[in-house]
Amino acid sequence: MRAGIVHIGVGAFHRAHQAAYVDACLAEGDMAWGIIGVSLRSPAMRDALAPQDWLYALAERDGTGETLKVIGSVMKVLVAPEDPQAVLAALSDPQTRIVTLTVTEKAYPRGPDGGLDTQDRRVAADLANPERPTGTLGFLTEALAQRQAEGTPPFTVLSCDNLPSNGETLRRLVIEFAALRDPELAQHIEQNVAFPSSMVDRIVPATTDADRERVAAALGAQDAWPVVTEPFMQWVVEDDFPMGRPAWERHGVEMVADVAPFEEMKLRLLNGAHSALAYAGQLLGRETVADAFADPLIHGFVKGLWRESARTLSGEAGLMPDEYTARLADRFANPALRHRTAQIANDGSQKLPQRFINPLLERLDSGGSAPHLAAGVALWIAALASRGDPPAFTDPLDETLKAAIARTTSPADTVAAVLEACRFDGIDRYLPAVIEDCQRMETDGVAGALAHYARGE
Ligand code: CS2
Repeated sequence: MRAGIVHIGVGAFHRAHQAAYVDACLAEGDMAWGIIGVSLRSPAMRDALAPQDWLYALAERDGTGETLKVIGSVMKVLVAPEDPQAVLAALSDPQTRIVTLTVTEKAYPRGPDGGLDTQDRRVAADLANPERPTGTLGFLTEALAQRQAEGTPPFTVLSCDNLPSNGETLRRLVIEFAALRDPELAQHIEQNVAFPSSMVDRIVPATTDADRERVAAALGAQDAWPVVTEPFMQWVVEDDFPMGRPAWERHGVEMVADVAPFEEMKLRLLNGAHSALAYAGQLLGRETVADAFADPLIHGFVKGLWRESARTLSGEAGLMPDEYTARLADRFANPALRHRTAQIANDGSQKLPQRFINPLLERLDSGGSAPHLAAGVALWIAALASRGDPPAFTDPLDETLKAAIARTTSPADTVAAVLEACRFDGIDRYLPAVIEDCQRMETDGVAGALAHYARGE
């Protein structure tokens, strides 16, 4: 097997999704697409997988049982803070033709207009010291510069994060970042580097010790870090790979011209509902998505949210939101996953725009109302304000958010302070509704407030 892909952000999601699709291609004999994983922070994944030859078990579970597969597509994992030069060498290697990323929403440092946030800590550090990068933009840009200097054609950059137009979003950030280093480099990237967008979908809860024990018993071997997931998986990818790609379409990947309708439906219906389940679940003491979804009040709220969000979808590409949500209902009810609401609750400031705020503003633009979407924002704020110490979940803006919440004395002030700290779009247009929702939660309790939406008041 030869390495053809470098993957940045080699966590459980990547190992349950892209690595599984690539594994299927390798198993068919196309040996040019092994994956070199890069961890931008912790050595934990490398330390777990190196002693087991980078092999790991992928456990697909639902109420009817568990299937184990051994995945062999990851060839090694590099830990960027330990050796950034090794990461640059892998990225600059002519064999590397695709760089895939799952670095989460917060690793796309955007300002309010969607452009590069030059105040971001990593952006500033990587601009000051471009040859020793620490962040995604720094590594991609330096590697593209090295490839250009060495006469190696650029790799294709494939974002696999839960952001709208993830390829285009990343392209803009990389070009703006490169322009601050060298306008010619920015121009080279603009003209020569492909950034296809993709929609990724697979629910992957964090691995627990109970998972490790169960997998070891079934496998007859210790696996330091198996990955647990659902049977469902989907990947829709814009087909723009000037340097070639694995024959993913032979293994169920949908290669399309425009991924936007798929991604919009997934972000609003799956991820939006996930966030609602996470915050309502946190507030009402429901530990997992399945527990929260089984609560009739939360269930009713999610259905209302689905009705509202579905009306904002473009209806392109023959997608059928009703069938999609029916399937989602089964996936959320999967009793074997134990997907913790606290896990999904993390990083709300980075997730809410694509999950609640954008569809909410579109509903208002078209003259409709959006009570559930506004209430979703309120549930987040209420969960943030009451998440305990140590907090059950965290956010990259925690310092600012905690200070904003501590300074205020009324729900109205808290809502305004939190929304402003996040610099969300169009705040004035939904501020009164979100304040009213937070006040209702104070007076009627969270369950009382959810019952209110079920009555359609
Ligand atoms: C979840 C996603 O943690 C979250 O924010 O909503 O990770 C979700 O499980 C995946 O996008 C499913 O494809």
